[in-house]
Amino acid sequence: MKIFSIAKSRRLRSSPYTSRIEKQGVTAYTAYNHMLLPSAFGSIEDSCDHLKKNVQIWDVAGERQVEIIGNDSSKLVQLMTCRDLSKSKDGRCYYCPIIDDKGGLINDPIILRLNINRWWISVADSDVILFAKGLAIGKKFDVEISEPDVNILAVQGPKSFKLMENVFGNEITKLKFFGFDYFEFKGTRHLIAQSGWSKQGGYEIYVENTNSGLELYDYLFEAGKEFDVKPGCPNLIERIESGLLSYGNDMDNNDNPFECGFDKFINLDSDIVFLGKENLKKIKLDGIKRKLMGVQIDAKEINVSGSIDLNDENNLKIGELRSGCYSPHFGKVLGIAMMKKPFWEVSQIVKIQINNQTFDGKVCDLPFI
Ligand code: THG
Repeated sequence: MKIFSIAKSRRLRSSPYTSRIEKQGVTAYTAYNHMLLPSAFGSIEDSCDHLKKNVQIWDVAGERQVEIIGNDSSKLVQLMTCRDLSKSKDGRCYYCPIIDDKGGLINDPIILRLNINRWWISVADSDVILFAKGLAIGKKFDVEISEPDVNILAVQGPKSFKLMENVFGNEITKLKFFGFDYFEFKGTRHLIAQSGWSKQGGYEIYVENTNSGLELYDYLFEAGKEFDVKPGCPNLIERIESGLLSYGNDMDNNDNPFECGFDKFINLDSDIVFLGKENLKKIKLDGIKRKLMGVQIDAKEINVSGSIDLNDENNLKIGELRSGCYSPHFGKVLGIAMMKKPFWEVSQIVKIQINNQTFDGKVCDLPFI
């Protein structure tokens, strides 16, 4: 495979951790929210295996925060999501589809309620800040919207719990999944949530004080030696096996949240006000015509850039593969595909061309594990 490098510039922002991960052997980047996001440290198979057994530190500063402060902040946040946040609590994270007036998906962030007049929208790769500002201007809302200098460090893997307890003390073990609180490291408070873009367990440290964060970064590697800590990043294999969706890859603005399987985060029955509510009601009534599903393919490798057609026995298109990778655990290629009705049923046979060869696969539920 030909190796290209990435041209850095002000537009493609580095993170405070970039110089560290480059010393530690990052081998590939992707762009995420106009920022460098590491995508490999050597073999992703080896990294996946390590993540499932040990602990990794990830530079996920690309998961930017859109901060919304002010008297109308709750109103604005609710306007952007179809998930009912009327009973939300301070110190909790909420996975929320953000949708436009048509019901098209804009993003799938985690929303943190810092207090009733201060929210962080921890966004996937799309410009939510511009959407939020446009709405606030149009609605003449009393809010301030900014992208604060917050750079998340994720600590992921089964041994993350012990490592974080050793660094932050026993208090951190009381944190529940998707709960957050402040914990001290050498006199500086850091917002830490029990969350992360893997299903191996762990935490995310929302670093606001960069100097302390860099000291913490180095300290985590020192204290993590006994747990075989390694640098890592969101892992393509692990996230597909776990069915964690990636905005821009698996779904985008042309898809609605029902098609993406977000049903449990769509609240149409309460009297909350959000964009696209009437259209979502109509979509629900009419029923969707396609749906994101898993596919398992009897192949040894795949490289998905763009999307790849999935056909039936008669070579008619029945869906499109949007992400995929070879999973050593399954011994197959696993993929996330938008399947047309009625071909989204589990066990539906699919045909796919990879490097001019035809392979068989079948549809299955997400997550794979
Ligand atoms: N952490 C933070 N910000 C983020 C991500 C993150 N922003 C971008 C992107 N990731 C947002 N997408 C997701 C997708 C899934 C999950 C989190 C962020 C996730 N899902 C759990 C699951 O599917 O089991 C739990 C969902 C729930 O039940 O509420 O964790 O990773 N800070």
